[in-house]
Amino acid sequence: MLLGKRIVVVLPAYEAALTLEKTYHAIPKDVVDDIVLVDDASSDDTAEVAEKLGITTIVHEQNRGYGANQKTCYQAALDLDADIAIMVHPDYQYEPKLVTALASMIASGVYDTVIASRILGKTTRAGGMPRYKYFSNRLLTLFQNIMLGAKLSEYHTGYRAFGRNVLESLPLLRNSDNFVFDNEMLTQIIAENFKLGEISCPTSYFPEASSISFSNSVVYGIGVLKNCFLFRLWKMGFGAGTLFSKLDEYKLNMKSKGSK
Ligand SMILES: Nc1nc2c(ncn2[C@@H]2O[C@H](COP(=O)(O)OP(=O)(O)O)[C@@H](O)[C@H]2O)c(=O)[nH]1
Ligand SMILES: [Mg+2]
Repeated sequence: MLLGKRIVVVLPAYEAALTLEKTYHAIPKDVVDDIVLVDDASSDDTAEVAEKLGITTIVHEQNRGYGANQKTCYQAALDLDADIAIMVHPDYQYEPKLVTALASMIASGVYDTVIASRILGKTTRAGGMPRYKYFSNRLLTLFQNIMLGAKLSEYHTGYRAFGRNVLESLPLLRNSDNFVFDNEMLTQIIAENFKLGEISCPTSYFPEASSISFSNSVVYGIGVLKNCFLFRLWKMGFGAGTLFSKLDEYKLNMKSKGSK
C-alpha cells in the first residue's frame, strides 16, 4: 500500500525464465500488494519459475501476443482490487526499484498515468539501445508530439503505471493483441485527457531483454503512425467508432471494486 492505495505489479511475460527472478527480487515489496505474471505460452519454464517465487501466475494456453497479454494483466489487476497497476517487463530491462516512484505519482492524486522514459537523461545509448531504435524512437516521438498535441520525451517505453480509473474507462479490449497495443493505449489516454506524467529510467539492452525482430518493429512503427492519423480524424469528428469509442463492451470487466 502507498498512501492508502493498493498497488499491483503486472508482468506480461514471454520466454522470461532467465530474467524473472532478478526482476522479481528488485520489485519493492514494501509498497507492492500483489504481483501477477501472465505467461503467453512460453516454451521455456517461465510459469514454473513464477510459481516457485510465489507470484500469482496466469497462463495463456496459446501464444496470443503482447497486447493480449496486457489485457489479461490489467483484468487480473482489477480483479485483485488494484488502485494502481504497474506494468514491469520481466526481462529486467527497466529498473524495477522505480515502481515506488511511479506508484507515488499516482497515489498522490497528481497523475492518472505515469510512464518511465528511457530518453530523459543521458543513459539511453550507454544502456545499449541500438542506434536504429534510438533514432526511430526520437523521430516517431517528434511526429507524435505534433500530431497528438502532447509533450512526451517518448511514447515507446514498456514501463507504465495506471490508476484504476484509467483501466476501467478505456476500451482496451478493442485494442490490438500485438505490440501496438501500448501505443493505442497511450493515444487513448491522451484523447481522454488523463493526467499523464513521466519519470526517467535507466534501461539495459542485452539478448534476453530485447528480442523484437526488425520486421515487428517496422509493423509497430506503421501502427504508431496510423494511430496518429486516427487521433486527428477523431479530433475532427470522424471515426468515433474506432479506437476512441467508449462502448462498455470494449471495457475490462469491473466486477470487484466499484468505479472510482
Ligand atoms: N505476450 C507476448 N509478449 C511478447 C512476445 N514477444 C515479446 N514479448 C514481450 O514483449 C516485451 C517487449 O519485447 P522485447 O523483446 O523486450 O522488446 P524491446 O525490449 O523493446 O526490444 C517483453 O516483455 C517480451 O517479453 C510474444 O509473442 N507474446
Ligand atoms: Mg525488453
